[in-house]
Amino acid sequence: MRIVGLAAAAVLAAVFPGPAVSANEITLRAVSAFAEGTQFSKNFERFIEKVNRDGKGVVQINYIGGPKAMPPFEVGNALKSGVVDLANATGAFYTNVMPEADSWKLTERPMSELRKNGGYDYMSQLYAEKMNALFLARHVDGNPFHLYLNKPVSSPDLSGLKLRITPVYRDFFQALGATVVQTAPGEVYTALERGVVDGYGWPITGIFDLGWHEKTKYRVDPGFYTAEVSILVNKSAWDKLTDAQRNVLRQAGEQAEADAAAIFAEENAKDTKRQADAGIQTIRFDGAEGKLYRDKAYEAGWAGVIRQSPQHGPKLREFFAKTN
Ligand code: 173
Repeated sequence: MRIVGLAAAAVLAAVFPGPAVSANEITLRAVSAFAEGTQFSKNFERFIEKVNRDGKGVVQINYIGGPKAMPPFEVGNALKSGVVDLANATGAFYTNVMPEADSWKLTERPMSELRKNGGYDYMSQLYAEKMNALFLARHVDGNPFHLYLNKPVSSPDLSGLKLRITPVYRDFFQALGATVVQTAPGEVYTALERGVVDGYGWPITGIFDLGWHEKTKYRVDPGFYTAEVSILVNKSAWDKLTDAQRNVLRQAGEQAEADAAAIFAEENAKDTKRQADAGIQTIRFDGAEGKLYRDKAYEAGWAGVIRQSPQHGPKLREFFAKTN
């Protein structure tokens, strides 16, 4: 029997009565700002698998894909306008919609604490107001950023260097004298290959995904900040969901957020070793110089957040920072 279209649905309903199989099932559309299968999409893809497993007959996610489907810096607007229902993105990629989102990189407390101390609630309000979004879960944390270089430096003075950035690194690298150029991750390899940039900012993990290790000579230590990548839901779509549908998403989100620290403790160690094995040399600022470098990162980072959002920046600093 070959059954198609509406007739098929009627036949199936007649043949398989009982608990609603598809009548109440909703399918949400999702995109990732990072390439499919790479470091910063992986936990999101695990989340989707869990939802699609636990949510049979209730809620399903149709994963449209990564930057091939949508440019990373457009994901914020697409989520806000409801072109997609779910997005995997980092705050730096949608500062055009919500400048405050970039401040997640400056958190010095775990999400479990921020969910209790008011920090999460404060940000939630901003996501609702500015982005028509719900911040469901942060699945990347405890993952420091680093500066990667092809020219050596002997002190935290980056003058004369041209570096690839996103908003994450802009204020810090500029404060150390660098010239900066913003690109999406997909353009980094070519920029390095052509010598358009002398280096780039990126977390400790993930440089192997797009082959950048082939074009990287040095990593500067210590790292700074903590990378954030999170699952966002369009609020209008969320508001229309049933409790059962929301619970499937919530539980998968909670799992992703709870697993992040352990996953990254392991990944960080693995990629640090892999970088050394690939011949990437470490330039290490120790002692007072190292402290100055890190302090400068936070000082410049917060100054940037507060400049972009004089209204909310200082409040976010109170919630996120360990010391002011
Ligand atoms: O593209 C980036 O360097 C960036 O901003 C980022 C943020 C979080 C994780 C990975 C990269």
